Amino acid sequence: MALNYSYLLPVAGLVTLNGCTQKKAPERKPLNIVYIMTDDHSYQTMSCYDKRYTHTPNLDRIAEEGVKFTNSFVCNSLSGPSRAVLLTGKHSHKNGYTDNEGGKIFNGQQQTVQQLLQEGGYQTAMIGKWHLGGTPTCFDYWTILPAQGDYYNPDFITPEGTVRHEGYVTNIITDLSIDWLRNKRDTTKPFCMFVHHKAIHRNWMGDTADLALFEDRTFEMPENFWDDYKGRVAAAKQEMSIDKDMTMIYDLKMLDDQVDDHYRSIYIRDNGTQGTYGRMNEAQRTAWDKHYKPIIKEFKKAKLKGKALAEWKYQRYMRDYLKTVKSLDDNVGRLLKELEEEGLLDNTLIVYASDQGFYMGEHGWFDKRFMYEESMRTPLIMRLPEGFDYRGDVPQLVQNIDYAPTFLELAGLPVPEDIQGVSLVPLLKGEKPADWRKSLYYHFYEYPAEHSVCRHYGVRTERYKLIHFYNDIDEWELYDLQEDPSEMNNLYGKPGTEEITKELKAELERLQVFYDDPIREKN
Ligand code: SGN
Ligand code: CA
Repeated sequence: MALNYSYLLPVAGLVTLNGCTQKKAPERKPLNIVYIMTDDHSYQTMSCYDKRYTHTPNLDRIAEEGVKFTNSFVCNSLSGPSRAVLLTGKHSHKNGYTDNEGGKIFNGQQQTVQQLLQEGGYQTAMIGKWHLGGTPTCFDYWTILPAQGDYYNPDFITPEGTVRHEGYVTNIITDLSIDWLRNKRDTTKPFCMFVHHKAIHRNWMGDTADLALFEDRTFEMPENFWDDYKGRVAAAKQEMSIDKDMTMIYDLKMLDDQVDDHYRSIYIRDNGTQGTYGRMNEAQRTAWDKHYKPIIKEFKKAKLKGKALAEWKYQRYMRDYLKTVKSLDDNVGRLLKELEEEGLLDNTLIVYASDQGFYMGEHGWFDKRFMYEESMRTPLIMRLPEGFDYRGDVPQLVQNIDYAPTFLELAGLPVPEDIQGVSLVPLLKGEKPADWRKSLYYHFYEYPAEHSVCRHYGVRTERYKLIHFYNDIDEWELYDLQEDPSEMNNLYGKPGTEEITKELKAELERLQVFYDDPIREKN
């Protein structure tokens, strides 16, 4: 396949009239792509999006030296599905990976962005969380965490077998990425490197170096923390409440003799040698205990109940989550520095995204899955290479189906017809295409399952959102995001909404036909 970089090449005169090369324009090297993705990182905890909770200077630098998408969304808010969308540029029903449920393996024989890039002369690398079952295809280099992986002393699956690395996972994934850049890649080829962090996934375990952080902070709780889910049947059915579902040992690290059943055993089991805490070596465990033991002691003494206990849980959740974010931001800084030192910054697109958004106590929740704003949205910032001068916000509606075609266009490769996303390259140049999409399609499948979020699909326009929860319920929800950005007031069926409901249903149907989702035949 021929590479076509013509849209990037400077037009300065190459040849004089007599045919001799006089002043050759500097030859632009093909662009590299570094795609950094975290797991469950909320835009609320990135200071370029939201300054209330923490400061993320390295992530902010990516946005400052490029663009920040202010209306960036996923099409199925869950890890495996999101990763399959990234690799295929297609909605879940097309790439076949609709949910995370056990034993599922992504079909790596289908067309993928890494395959197209590889065929187009790119080196491809996948480092970190894979979460698609099986092993990666069409990567020149890969080293992946098994399933969700571990924060401490994680195992990595490689083509040569499984290896255990001593240390904290975010540092290790960054070390492996730097090692590949410095020592392992073929420097004669352009590259696309996927750096997929485990952080900030549940159970939010910070690096021992960061444990003391945020302990003196008391965070303001979201206004709708005590949401009663009135008029929202599916929201009431969920099991992702900080108050009711967040566990004392596994999530909140209050390890003592009390039983926490299934979740306790994820934290510690097999005589203390396994589980997220059990895996720690002596030095790590000493540092961990030194930090958490006094908190456990104080907590036991306080004997909190009811609202006071829920509020305490919220503060602990925020503190642990933000410690984990701190290490992530530091490590993004390390990778940026490496790219700079290797002289790669000018010809590399650096993308930072999460596999989906996350609740920081809004509606009383942690986790994601719902088509509501906090989890349908996902952070997306890009540091732009030379030749892209636009800086600032990009307000157009974009979705994770768009990443694959963006990488392909950037690499000068054709975008196959069956890819459902649209290249974001025009937006990176600050263009405002008149025919840009006016609505987004969403479909969540994983039910019945952990957290008990019903199956649903829907449409989101710039102002409205229409959701249909189906399977064992049949419930519609309608929101006016301008009047009700927190989605507390379900307008479906209310007088005066007939016209907008009709329009949105027609748009939903159009999208189901356009994206060819077989669910439309069951409606
Ligand atoms: C695990 C977590 C869930 C989480 C899913 C999916 N439970 O099962 O809380 O929703 O992952 O997350 S845990 O007890 O194992 O931590 S995803 O980001 O990978 O889709
Ligand atoms: Ca995730």
